[in-house]
Amino acid sequence: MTDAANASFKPRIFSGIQPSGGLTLGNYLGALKRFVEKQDEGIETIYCLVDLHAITVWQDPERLRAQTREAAAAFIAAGIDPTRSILFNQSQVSAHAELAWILNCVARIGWMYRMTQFKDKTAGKNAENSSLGLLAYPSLMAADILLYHATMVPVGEDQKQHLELTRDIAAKFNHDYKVDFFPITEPLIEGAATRVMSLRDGTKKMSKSDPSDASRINLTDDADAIAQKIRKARTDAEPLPETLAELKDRPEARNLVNIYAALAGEAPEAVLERFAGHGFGAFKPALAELAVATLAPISGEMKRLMADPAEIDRTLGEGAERADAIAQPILAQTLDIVGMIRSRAD
Ligand code: ATP
Ligand code: LTN
Repeated sequence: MTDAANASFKPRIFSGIQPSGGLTLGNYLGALKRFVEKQDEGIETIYCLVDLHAITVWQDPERLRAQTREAAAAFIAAGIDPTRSILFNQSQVSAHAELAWILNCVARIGWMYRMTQFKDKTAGKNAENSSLGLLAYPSLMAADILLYHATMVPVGEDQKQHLELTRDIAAKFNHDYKVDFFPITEPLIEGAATRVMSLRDGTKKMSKSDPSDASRINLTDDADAIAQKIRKARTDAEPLPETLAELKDRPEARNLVNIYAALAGEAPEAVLERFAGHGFGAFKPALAELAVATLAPISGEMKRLMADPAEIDRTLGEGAERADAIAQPILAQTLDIVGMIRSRAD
């Protein structure tokens, strides 16, 4: 894609996180921290708690509601200002589901079966017995983005394939209807922590839905839990090397160095410069201290915000109204392009 392809669209950022569990350090470093940076750069930013995506796998209704509020609190505690960014939950803007239907009719089934997230989430299970929503998940994600004509989407590395598909869907729509209506969105996958790995297995992504709580740091973990999880994190017996290249076959060690770098806002090379020759006996306490110093103010603020769920709901409602005001005209134009009669008086 060239910049010229999007020249007629004004810069606008959209991204989403599923409220399918408590947020992790991976969500924070790979997504949330960068969402705040983009907001502070002064670009128009729209952030969405994608509850419709969350229910593609079973969610207990009361827990889903609580997790959505907790995720909203995490966004605000991390620095998202709901007056400068738009912050809302997806199901309050019905245009997401409506555009997703149109895009379901543009995207091909084969594209969906090729998605590695679908393959991972059905691995070891009978894929035929997963929800139809899980298969169509990427098409709803494309709708989230295209509904706002978003030009840039900050995400972690694991979402790269979904964003390529979003571009394919936008291009096919534009081609089929002979329009230049949807932008070809740019993925923003940047920084030292685009793929934070599990603390128990350096080859697996840190995930909020991993059955092992020891595999991840939750944004709600207290200082003791954070320190203990880092102390117990799987590592090897070697001291830290001088260069990143020497960490190539040491995924657990590389992961901890990357986490340190992302938390400190430094390059991983700078971290190695400081700790080369030291073992994990020295590195882990330094990492734990840094993680606690960064996360403690966020979890404290989250607690304070979650004590007033009505205020969180009010904030999400306001965000939804502002999102709806952008989304409705784009949905209406889409329906018009597709050939739907739009004659209601209201
Ligand atoms: P699940 O594991 O339950 O599917 P998740 O923890 O991957 O969920 P998502 O809601 O799917 O969370 O992801 C939200 C954002 O956080 C996305 O931009 C995703 O790329 C990013 N992200 C998630 N996990 C990581 C990670 N381990 N490292 C870096 N970024 C991550
Ligand atoms: N699939 C994403 C969540 C998501 C998203 C989006 C991210 C849903 N819609 C739109 C960016 C833009 C994930 O992180 N699992």
